[in-house]
Amino acid sequence: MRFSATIACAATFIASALACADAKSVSAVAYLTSTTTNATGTVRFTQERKNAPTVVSYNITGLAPGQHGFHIHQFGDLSGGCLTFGPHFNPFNETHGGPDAEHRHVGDFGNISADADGNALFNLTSKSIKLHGRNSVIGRGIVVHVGEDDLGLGGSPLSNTTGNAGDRAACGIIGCKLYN
Ligand SMILES: *[C@@H]1O[C@H](CO)[C@@H](O)[C@H](O)[C@H]1NC(C)=O
Ligand SMILES: *[C@@H]1O[C@H](CO)[C@@H](O)[C@H](O)[C@H]1NC(C)=O
Ligand SMILES: *[C@@H]1O[C@H](CO)[C@@H](O)[C@H](O)[C@H]1NC(C)=O
Ligand SMILES: *[C@@H]1O[C@H](CO)[C@@H](O)[C@H](O)[C@H]1NC(C)=O
Ligand SMILES: *[C@@H]1O[C@H](CO)[C@@H](O)[C@H](O)[C@H]1NC(C)=O
Ligand SMILES: *[C@@H]1O[C@H](CO)[C@@H](O)[C@H](O)[C@H]1NC(C)=O
Ligand SMILES: [Cu+2]
Repeated sequence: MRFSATIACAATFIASALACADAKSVSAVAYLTSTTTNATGTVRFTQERKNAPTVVSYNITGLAPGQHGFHIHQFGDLSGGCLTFGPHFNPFNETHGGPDAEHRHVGDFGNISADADGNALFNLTSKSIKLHGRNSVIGRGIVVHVGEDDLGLGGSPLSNTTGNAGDRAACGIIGCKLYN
């Protein structure tokens, strides 16, 4: 199981490398959908060059107003809906944390905030998310949760792995995008 997952991700990495490695500036996009909620949206990523911070812009609609956990997960596997996206993508074997914590998974964004109409729209810069190199997030998944991420501080048994953010409201595969 673990072995085949490793092979699948290696294949994804090679494919994304072939598609994207020739670009100095790499862009990726995920289109989030759901079979259980009305949430949909787009998350765009651009890393101008290796070791540069990655700019992340999201526009998600159809959420319940309030805070929602938002993370990069290990797999981009929609075969079982968002459930087959696996745990948080965690190449450095860290515990879960908030976006500014010392100990955190590379794609721990904390929470995104949906307004009274259920829209969450924001731009941010991440030093930990890579589109270049072996820990590229291309081919991985992104998930917005029904509940709020406690940033690892909630004291629940799930705090250190998931932030206890509850079910997966919507998710999308991070795919290599045509660049200029
Ligand atoms: C999705 O939207 C429809 C139409 O507005 C509504 O009837 C339904 O309750 C919503 N579903 C959920 C899970 O919020
Ligand atoms: C955000 O997404 C909604 C729904 O697709 C769209 O109507 C709106 O124009 C988008 N906003 C931006 C700033 O892209
Ligand atoms: C990951 O860390 C845990 C403890 O934090 C340790 O038990 C485990 O062996 C580590 N796994 C790897 C693959 O290093
Ligand atoms: C995000 O950045 C884009 C492009 O720079 C800009 O058009 C947009 O207004 C920004 N949106 C937010 C919510 O800051
Ligand atoms: C959710 O994350 C936001 C920022 O990412 C933070 O301000 C808020 O306190 C977090 N919620 C909890 C319950 O920790
Ligand atoms: C979470 O991890 C920290 C650091 O490893 C540990 O001190 C804490 O007890 C853990 N919390 C839970 C609820 O497991
Ligand atoms: Cu998650």
